[in-house]
Order: sequence, then C-alpha cells, then structure tokens
Amino acid sequence: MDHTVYGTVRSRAFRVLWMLEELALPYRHVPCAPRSDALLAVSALGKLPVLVVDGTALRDSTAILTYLADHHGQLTYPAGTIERARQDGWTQRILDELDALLWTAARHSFVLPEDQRVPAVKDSLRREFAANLERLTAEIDGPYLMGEVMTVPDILLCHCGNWAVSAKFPPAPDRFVTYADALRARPAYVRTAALG
Ligand SMILES: N[C@@H](CCC(=O)N[C@@H](CS)C(=O)NCC(=O)O)C(=O)O
Repeated sequence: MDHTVYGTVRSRAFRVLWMLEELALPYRHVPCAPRSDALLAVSALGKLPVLVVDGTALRDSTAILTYLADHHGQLTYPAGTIERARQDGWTQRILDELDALLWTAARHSFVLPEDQRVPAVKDSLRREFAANLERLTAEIDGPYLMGEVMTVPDILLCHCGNWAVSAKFPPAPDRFVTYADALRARPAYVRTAALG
C-alpha cells in the first residue's frame, strides 16, 4: 500500500508519522501547513494531518491511527473485545481531557484572528490540564498505559505531553515524565523526531 502523510512534524501529523515508523511501513512525507495548496489539493477541509492511502485521503489523527492499528493488527486490541472498549475509553479521555484543552489554548494564542482571542482563558485551561493529567497519570498501569501492550492511546498521550511542554503548560508529574521518556526512547519515536 502507498502511504503519503501531509503535515509538519510539529503538528498532530507527528502521531501518524510515529505510528508508521512503529509499523515499519514505508511512506512519503509532505511537511505542509494547514490550508496550504499542497494540503487543499487532497483535503478541502485544510486541517492536518491527512494520510493518503492508495489515493484515498483519510482525515483526523486518531481515525488514521485506529485504521493503521486495525489494518495491521498492531498497537491495538482487536475491535469488539472488552480490552478494545477500555482502550477506546482511554483514547476518548485523552482527546477530551488533554488534547481539547491544548487545542483551545492554541486557538486563543495564535489560531483565531487576534480580535477573537481571549488570552485570559489560558490560565483556566492550564489548571484543568494539570489536574486531568495528574489524575490520569495515577491510572497508568505501566510501562504502557494499559500494561505490557503499547496501544494507540500511548501515542496520543505522549504527543499531548510533548505539546504541553512546547505550550508552556505546567510541568507533568514525575511518574508521567518517566512513562513518556520510555516512549520517547523507542527507535520509531527517535526516527520520527529526527524528521523535524
Ligand atoms: N482532531 C483533528 C484535529 C485536526 C486539527 O485541528 N489540526 C490542526 C493542526 S495540528 C489544523 O490543521 N488546524 C488548522 C485549522 O483548524 O484551521 C486531528 O486529530 O487530526
């Protein structure tokens, strides 16, 4: 299968690139910006990331990771199992409790037109993020989120941890740093980070 990833390493495209590296799949990388001509040519929505698989454009980093995991039977529990229901619960929680707060902070920092930004909201977002991450960290089974098996939500969680550092959110709990550092030491992660 032919894979082309649209989006810079500094965007949520990192998640897709890391997943492809974990699966040792060959891919082409187009490190474009949101709403760039290269991106609009494959997806009128203009949001990153997009993965084009044999000519079909797939949107949304979580949907793309889930497709790749299911298709290759790796980094996931099989669909329809109780473990998979728990895994999907983690995925949705990370999106609700971490990704959404980071994205709202980004919107009020540089995404929205300046006259629509409310910078004061960021203090509240940072506090909520810190409380959510602390509660979530206490529930990490270790060494991965769900114990011995690395799954899609580990990629999402580690990426949100990275994003929080670059967004100058409060420092993560020590236990989270240990968890994320082990993921960051994986050869597939190191290869992905080197793309930037
Ligand atoms: N839930 C989507 C969010 C996609 C998204 O908002 N991507 C950002 C870059 S990381 C973007 O393209 N923003 C441009 C915009 O919102 O117009 C995903 O995970 O792929």
